[in-house]
Amino acid sequence: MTHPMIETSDSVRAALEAGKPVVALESTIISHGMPYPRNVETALSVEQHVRDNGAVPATIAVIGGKPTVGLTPDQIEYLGKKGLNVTKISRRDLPQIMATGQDGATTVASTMILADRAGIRVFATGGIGGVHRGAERSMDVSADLQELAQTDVAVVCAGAKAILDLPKTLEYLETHGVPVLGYGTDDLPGFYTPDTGLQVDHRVDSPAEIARLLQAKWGFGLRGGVLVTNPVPAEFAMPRTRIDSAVEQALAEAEAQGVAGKESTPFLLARVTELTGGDSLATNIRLVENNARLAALIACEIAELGA
Ligand code: PSU
Ligand code: MN
Repeated sequence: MTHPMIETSDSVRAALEAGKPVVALESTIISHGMPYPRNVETALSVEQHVRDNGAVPATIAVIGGKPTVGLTPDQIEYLGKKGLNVTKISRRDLPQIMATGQDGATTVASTMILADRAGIRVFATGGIGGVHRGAERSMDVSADLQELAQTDVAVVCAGAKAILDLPKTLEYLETHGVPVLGYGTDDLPGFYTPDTGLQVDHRVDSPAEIARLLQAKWGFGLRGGVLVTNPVPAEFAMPRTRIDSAVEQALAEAEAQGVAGKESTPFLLARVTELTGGDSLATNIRLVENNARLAALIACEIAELGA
């Protein structure tokens, strides 16, 4: 089931062969999404949350040109320390990095591809990329959305954050047939905040309900991903006005400095962290842990269904 070009760790391989639950985790959030050393601490803690909830974590990256599913703590430390000097790889970059034997951190899009090739169906992250504000001029739409349209992996996230155009992101997902589920909520979570005033497609109230939906979708040959949005717990959320003003300022600076393309998301994330004096980073860490927990529970239900 695992593609021969994929390198798996012993624990991930054993779990996959035995049909045990496995949760994929991305690495761009480590290299480009958070500062060192909190990024490494978070990546290891997120793995532990997956284990504590009954699944095996598989942090994913490309190492020496090899698509690698199940990084060692040393490899996580290496990517975290190198930070922005690691290549951020999305779908379009994979062939080049593999062919030239380089290292790279995988985004949601490329992590989905590697998870799929390894036979992992559930993936936990913080937030996905989406349609950027001003996309009608820049045409900046994250490859994450197109990947959700075509690759059979459920992505657990805390919504898409307000650096994006959320209504357009939902429109894109609707056009491409990607179900947007709200875990215990009808309201689309806003990453740093539990709600946005926008509606998800369907509310789901248990991991078992999500597993049954996945089984129905993929069992019927409806290709593509599912977005499971999991609101940040209220005690860790940011006050909305505070986060909104930091986002507005970061967006204005990006525009003034002409930041574009793949640099855009890392620039905005780093500025929002600085402008909130690190408070948004604390929220970010808690919500990823919360998503890891839910993803593990979903993976356990899938394993139970034998789906
Ligand atoms: N959103 C976050 N944290 C992140 C990212 C997005 O809250 O770390 C990362 C993910 O790896 C995501 C990528 O796949 O940014 C999207 O980048 P782009 O917008 O360039 O597609
Ligand atoms: Mn982009």
